[in-house]
Amino acid sequence: ETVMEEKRRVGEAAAAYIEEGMTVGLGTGSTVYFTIHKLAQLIKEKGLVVQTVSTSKQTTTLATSLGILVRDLNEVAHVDLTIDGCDEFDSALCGIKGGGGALLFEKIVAKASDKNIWVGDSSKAVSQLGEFPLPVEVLPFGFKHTLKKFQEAELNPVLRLTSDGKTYYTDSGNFIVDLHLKKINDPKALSSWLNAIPGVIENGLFIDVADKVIFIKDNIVKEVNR
Ligand code: DER
Repeated sequence: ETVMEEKRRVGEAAAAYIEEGMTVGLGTGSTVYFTIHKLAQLIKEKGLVVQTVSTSKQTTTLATSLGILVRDLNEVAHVDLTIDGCDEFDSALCGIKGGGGALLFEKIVAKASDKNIWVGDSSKAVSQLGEFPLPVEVLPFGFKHTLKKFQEAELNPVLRLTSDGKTYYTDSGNFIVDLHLKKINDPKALSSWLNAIPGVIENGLFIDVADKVIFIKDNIVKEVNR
């Protein structure tokens, strides 16, 4: 099957965990895209009543256009379930996120959620994190000095650009620097080291966040729990 069919299968499977009356966190990306469409269908055809919070302008626009109620995170007491994509996950359900540039709001919403489910196509499961470049959200103020710290630590930093070669800005107006590490031996230590740098806002290592991952292996939808 195509990657889009894989994304649709896992994205829609995750929607089954959404229950009446929930406050649902909506992630960002091309897999959770299908979860959002399935949720809109459940609302329209089954009369499901939920409210949601979003992890990006992109997701807010998509969900709102489909008739889904999107609330400000500050207006909700707590989030029952967040469904999001990921760029990599390992056997401990540690992951790399941020490929879509939404890692800061995604981590804030995830940490505000009682339960987190990730959805991934067959390319996401890895034995060790790091093949996917690690996104880091960096403040523009003094970012060249922040970049220098990454270079001195030999983290192979690359400032993310848009497809037409302009500087990429996140929803918060910050930069993304992608670290080309190949392998990450100690995610917890790296995450702490990165976040101790003043110009670093947050990084794309999601450790002890996902409770369940719904993914494709050998054309079969599988679920793994932490
Ligand atoms: O930025 C993110 O973490 C998104 O969840 C995204 O990277 C997920 O990837 P996908 O578009 O393959 O679902």
